Amino acid sequence: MENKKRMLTGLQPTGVITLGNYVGAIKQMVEYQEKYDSYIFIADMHAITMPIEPKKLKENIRSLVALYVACGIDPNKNKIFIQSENEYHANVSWMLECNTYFGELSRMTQFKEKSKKNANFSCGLFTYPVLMAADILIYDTDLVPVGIDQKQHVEIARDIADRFNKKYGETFVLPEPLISEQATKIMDLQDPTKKMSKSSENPKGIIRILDDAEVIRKNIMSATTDSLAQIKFDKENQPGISNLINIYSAVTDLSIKEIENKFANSQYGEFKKEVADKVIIKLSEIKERYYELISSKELDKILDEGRDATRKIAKIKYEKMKEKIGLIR
Ligand code: ATP
Ligand code: LTN
Repeated sequence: MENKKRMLTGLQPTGVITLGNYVGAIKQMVEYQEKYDSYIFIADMHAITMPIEPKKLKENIRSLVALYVACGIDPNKNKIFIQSENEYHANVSWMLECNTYFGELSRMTQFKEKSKKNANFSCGLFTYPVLMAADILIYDTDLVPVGIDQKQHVEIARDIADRFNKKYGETFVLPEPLISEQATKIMDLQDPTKKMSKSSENPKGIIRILDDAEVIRKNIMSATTDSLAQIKFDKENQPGISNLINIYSAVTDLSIKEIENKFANSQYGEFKKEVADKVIIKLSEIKERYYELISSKELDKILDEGRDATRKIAKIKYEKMKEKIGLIR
C-alpha cells in the first residue's frame, strides 16, 4: 500500500446515476482501485449547494453507496465513506476558505453557470470548490479522477494547497487531476450532440442504472440515428450510431473495430436490439447486487468502517493545520 499513489474521488448524490456516469466515472474507479490507494466518497455536502429535497437526498445517499459497491467498487480495496459523516471536511474547508480569494472563486466556470439558473443561489455554491479542495487535501491525495468539467476545481485545490504551503510551511501534497483518455462520453439517446445527464428533462434520452429492462429497451430502440444505413463509428456524420457503438463497447468490452465488423451487414433495428440486450444483461447484474445491498447491514458496516478510518486520518491533518494557523490555546 505504501508505494501506491493515493487517489480520491466522489460523486454527488443528486439523482439515480446514468449509464453515462457508470461508463465515464464508476467504471474507471473500478480500474483504478487495482493501481492506487483509493478513497471513494459520497459528496453529500456538495449536493446541498443547490436546492434538494431532504427525503430525496437521504434516499440518494444510500442508493449511491449501494451502486458503487454493486458496480464493482470493492470495500476491501477502497475507503468508501460519506462526506458529511466526517466532520473534518467542513472544518478544514473553513480554514482553507480563509486562505482563498473571492476573486479566484468568482472565476469558476461551474459557479458562473449554476448561479445563473437561480437568482437566489447560496453562498455554498460559491465556496463549493473550497470544500472540494478540503476533500482532496486532507488525505494527501496525489490523483483526482474527474470529468473535464471538474478539472478547474482540482486546479484551484492545487493553487490553494501551494499558497498554504508557502504561507504556513509544508502541509499539503499538490494534487493532480486524472482525466482518463479512454473514458467515453455517452451521449443523450434522443439528442446525441448533448451528453447523457441524470438531470436531463427528457427521460427518453437517458438510461438510468436502475431502469427496468422494458424502459431500457424502449429508449434504445427509439434512439436517434441517421439515414446512412451503415454501422460505422463516425461522430461527425453518424453521432447517434457512434454513441450506440460506444455503449455497446462499454458493456461488452469489444473494440469499436470489432463491433463495426460484427455488424457490417446488419440493419439499424437489429443492431439496436443487440445493444439493448447487452445493456440489459450488464445492468441486471448490477441491479441484482444493488437490491441485495440496499437494505443490508453489510452496507452500514462498509460505511462505518470508511467513516472511522477516514476520520482518523483527517484528524491528523486538521490538527496540523490548526497549529500552523495559530488556532491553539
Ligand atoms: P447532472 O445532470 O447533475 O449535471 P451528470 O449526470 O451530468 O449530473 P455529474 O454528476 O456532473 O454527471 O458527473 C459525475 C461524473 O460522471 C463525472 O466524472 C462525469 O465526467 C461523469 N459523466 C457524467 N455524464 C457522463 C456521460 N454522459 N458520459 C461519460 N461520463 C459522464
Ligand atoms: N464536484 C464533483 C464531486 C466532488 C469531488 C470532490 C470529486 C466533490 N468533492 C473531490 C473529486 C474530488 C462532481 O460534481 N462530480
